[in-house]
Amino acid sequence: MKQYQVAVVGATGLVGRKMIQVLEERKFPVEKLRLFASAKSAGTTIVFNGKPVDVDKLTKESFKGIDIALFSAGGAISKEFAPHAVKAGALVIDNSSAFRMEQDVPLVVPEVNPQDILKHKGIIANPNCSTIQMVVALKPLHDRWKIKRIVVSTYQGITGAGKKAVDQLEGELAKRTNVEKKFPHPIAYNVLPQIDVFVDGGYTKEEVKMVNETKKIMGDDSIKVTATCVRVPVTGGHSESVNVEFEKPFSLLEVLDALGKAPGVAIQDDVAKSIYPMPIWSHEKDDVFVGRIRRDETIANGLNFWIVSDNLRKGAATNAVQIAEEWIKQFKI
Ligand code: 3JN
Repeated sequence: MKQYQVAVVGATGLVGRKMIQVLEERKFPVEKLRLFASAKSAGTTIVFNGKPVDVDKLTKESFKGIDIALFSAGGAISKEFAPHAVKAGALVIDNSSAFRMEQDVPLVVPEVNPQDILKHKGIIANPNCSTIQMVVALKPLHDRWKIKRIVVSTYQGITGAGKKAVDQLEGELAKRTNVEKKFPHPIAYNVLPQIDVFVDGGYTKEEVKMVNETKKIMGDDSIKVTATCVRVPVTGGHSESVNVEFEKPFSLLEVLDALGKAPGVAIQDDVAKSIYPMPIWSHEKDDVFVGRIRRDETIANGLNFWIVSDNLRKGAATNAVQIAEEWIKQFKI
């Protein structure tokens, strides 16, 4: 089997470190791993397959010989450096929102739209974590009953906002003084109905991403989506309350059957035993967990359910590595 030269850009961040862990766990065919970070974070080493790998400062020349570059260093770094990686012949899989909505950049969740990979011109975008887990669960239902409208409220863990956010929560819980603030308010014992910045119409950027990305991944602009994204003082995963209106009638047994057969979905739904998805159970797993599946009695063809998934894994690192695996499979390179 061919082996690949793989680069991780943003290697010292929460997602970058998770990418390295997932590459190792999934035995991705890595011939050589190169790790890059900003000048501030360069100089450390990270262990991969039992051997320390140096973290180097990212430059425009970093991509010589690289086959696959996984980017997770923020949109500005992606915009500046991804074109250099492409020019050097690498496939870029970018975890930021920098290119997600560009027409010739596929936005891919391998369980949902693997066929879109073929259209890439050097860059494939990894969707937002909240979008990924939602579309994995919704795709098998959309295929069967066609979604008219989605109303989603998220309960997003703090790791989605990076290491500074984790430090803020831990600092506040430990009642430390001078805790550096990632969020505009305390996050311990609190809930913030704001993720990312506010844009037009009173929505946040995270909410707009969920709307636009869902349509692009599902390949259906007619799906109506409205979202409220909320930060909760939790680690282990993002949770979502999802209300869906379908065009066609369904039975709950059929929904359970469709979800039960769907790749990447695990049903946790036994309310008599208080079994339902929770972030403490999704932590370090790759599945999208679905439960509390019930009819919305207020409309025709309405369904309510609850989705939880590890945002650093399926919501970021695992999805990126799965895209690389699917690319190898499709292109047989
Ligand atoms: O807050 C979360 O739980 C997810 C955050 C994602 C995020 C944070 C900063 C910038 C993104 C993203 O992936 O959409 C971006 C971005 O690239 O725009």
